[in-house]
This record gives sequence, structure tokens and C-alpha cells, in this order.
Amino acid sequence: MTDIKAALRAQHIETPSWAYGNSGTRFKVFAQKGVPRDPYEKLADAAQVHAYTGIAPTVALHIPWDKVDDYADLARHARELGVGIGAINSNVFQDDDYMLGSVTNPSARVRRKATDHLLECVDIMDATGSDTLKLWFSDGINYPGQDDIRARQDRLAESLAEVYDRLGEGQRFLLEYKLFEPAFYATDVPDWGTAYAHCVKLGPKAQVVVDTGHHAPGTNIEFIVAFLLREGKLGGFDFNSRFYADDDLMVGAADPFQLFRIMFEVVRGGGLDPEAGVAFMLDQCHNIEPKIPGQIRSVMNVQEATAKALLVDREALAAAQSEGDVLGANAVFMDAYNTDVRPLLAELREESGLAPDPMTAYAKSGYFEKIAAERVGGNQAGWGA
Ligand code: RM4
Ligand code: MN
Repeated sequence: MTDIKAALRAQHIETPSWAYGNSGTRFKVFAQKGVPRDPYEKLADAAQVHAYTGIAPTVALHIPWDKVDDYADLARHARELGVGIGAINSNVFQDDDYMLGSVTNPSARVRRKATDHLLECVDIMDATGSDTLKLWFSDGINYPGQDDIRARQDRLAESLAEVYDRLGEGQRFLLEYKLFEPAFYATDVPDWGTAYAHCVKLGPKAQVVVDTGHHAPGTNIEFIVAFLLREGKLGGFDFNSRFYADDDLMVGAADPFQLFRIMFEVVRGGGLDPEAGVAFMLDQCHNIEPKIPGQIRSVMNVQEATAKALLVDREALAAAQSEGDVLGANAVFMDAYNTDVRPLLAELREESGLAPDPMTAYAKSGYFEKIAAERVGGNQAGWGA
């Protein structure tokens, strides 16, 4: 139990700045009270999630949504709040120039502009002390014949190589894949194999990030996790859950068993060891639920799945597996999944001086009432700002 607790204490879950702003679907963005109006206020909300869970000490930024004049000052503000700046997420999907793609666009001018943005994100890493750049490309085509699929791979490789060369000591980038949307026929980085092949060619500072909402229905995500980890290419996760497409719902809400299976492969592959460098990030939107508690719940869901994964009796499992005891092995696995780890996690929090239930503690803190009263006027931050 001491080992399990130590592993849980060492796990860090990164929350995304964009989860604290208003978000919605293409039909409607519902404004909520107390929503941050700038990146400084987003960090203040993220600090609340860390204050009550004790395991969310970093916050991912999205550029240009979190553009500020002085990034060193933003990093200082974060430190004062007790958090740090995590991954810098690039954004080459919201400019009119990117209608036909960003780094894979047929126009050399647009490709230059997109790559320059990625390089600017590395400058922001330098200024904030962030060690991770996350690259997601919406690039792709909607119609057969629209562009040359192979040439687009060449253009992608060229841009990635330039960004890779710009990375400093201790910096890396994570390449994210997504099956479809907004491109509907052929996406340029649609799956882990494409991301992996580009990363292998580039070198050790390029790794793959698995966004749990970015696969075809029924995909065995834990297999991908096991494979990438074995190859030293699992850079991290964008956690969220989905019922149908890229729903960006709270992780562990749609399928807690899948989250457990993923976390088991992480544990099995040594990915929980901080040395492994696997970033446990959330990439979610809270369209109808309050945002700060939505993040707290999500952090807790990952922590619960991790605790269950750590509880798997690996010796008993290995014995059953080597004997070909199919039902025995499955029973060992399911025993851990069916264990209620909430008392263990409450105990862990109390040992660290935290309230046993972060949800109740936050609700009682009065923070929501305070921000709802204070944050009036100005423009609320939202998806796209
Ligand atoms: C994308 C992808 C990226 C995220 C944006 C907001 O679908 O998941 O990680 O930065 O959405
Ligand atoms: Mn993502």
C-alpha cells in the first residue's frame, strides 16, 4: 500500500486553460457566471483545482487564446498561485488562411506562416519555462482528388523538421493525431501510426500524444498506449471521454472501464514513473457543467482509475497468464477494477493535509460566489479567445 500511495502522490495531471472558458458546440456556446476574462484569471481557476486535489500543479496554454504581452510575467503569476505552465498548445486551425490546411497547405506562403506560429510557440516555451509543445493539425482534405495526399505528407515532414531543430535542451514536441474533423475525407495526421512514423524519423524529442477522443469507435486505445510506451514514444495523453465522436466530455464519464484499462497499460509499461515523461493532460470542454468542479471531477476520475490500475495483483496476474488460466487472469484484473478506491484516496488526501472530498471542499469554499460577483464586465474567455 505504501508503494501505491507513493505512486499516486507522484502523479501529476495537467489541466487545460481552455476548460475554464466558455465553450459549446457549433450550435451554441452558453455563457456561465464567473468565467475568466483573461489568461491570468484562467490560471487562478486552475490553481483552485490544484488546491483541492493536490495533483494538478500545471496548466496547459493555448496560443493565441492565451496570448499575453509578457509571458515571463504570466509564468510568475502562475508560480505565485502555486501552479506552473505546462504544455504550449499551438493553434493553426482558426485563421482564414488555413482553409486548405496549415503546414500541409499547397501555398508556400501559408505553410511559412503556420510554421512561424509553431516556432513562436517554442519562443513562448522559452519565456515560460515550458518543456512541451503540443502540435495538433486540423489539416486534411474533404474530397478525393482535392490535393495530393503524398505531397501533403512531404510538406508536413518539412515543417516538423524545422520545428524539431528549433527545440532547445530539455524541450520536446508531442504530435497529436485525430481521425477526422474538421477534414472529412483524409486527415493528414489521422492515426497513431502516422504520428509515430514522423516522430521516429525526427528523433527522441518528438513523441506521440494520445487524445482519447480521437479514434474510430471501438478502437483498442490501451493497445496503442502499450505499444507506444514500449517504443519510448508515448509523450502523453489528452484525456477526455466520448460517446460518438470527439465529444470532449469529462474523462472517465463515458467509459471508466476503458480509462482503467489504459491506466493499467501505463502502470504495466512504467509510464507512471516521472522519469518516463508521460504527460497526463486533460483536453476537455465543460459546455453545460460548471468548469472548476468539472475539472476537479476529471482529475479525480483519472486518479481513481490510476489507483485501481495500481491495485492489480501483478504477481497473481502473471501466474495465471503463464498457466494459461484465462478466467483466473481476467478475475485478477476485474478484482482491481471493482475495488472501491475512494476511501484510499480520501486517506491519501488527508495525509497530505487536504480535505478528503475535493468536490465538497471546493463547493464550500465560496470561491465560485466570489468570482461570480467579481468577474463582471469585460469579455469572458471562450473557445477561440
Ligand atoms: C483539438 C485537439 C487539440 C486541442 C484542440 C482545442 O481537437 O484535441 O489537442 O488543442 O482541439
Ligand atoms: Mn487534444
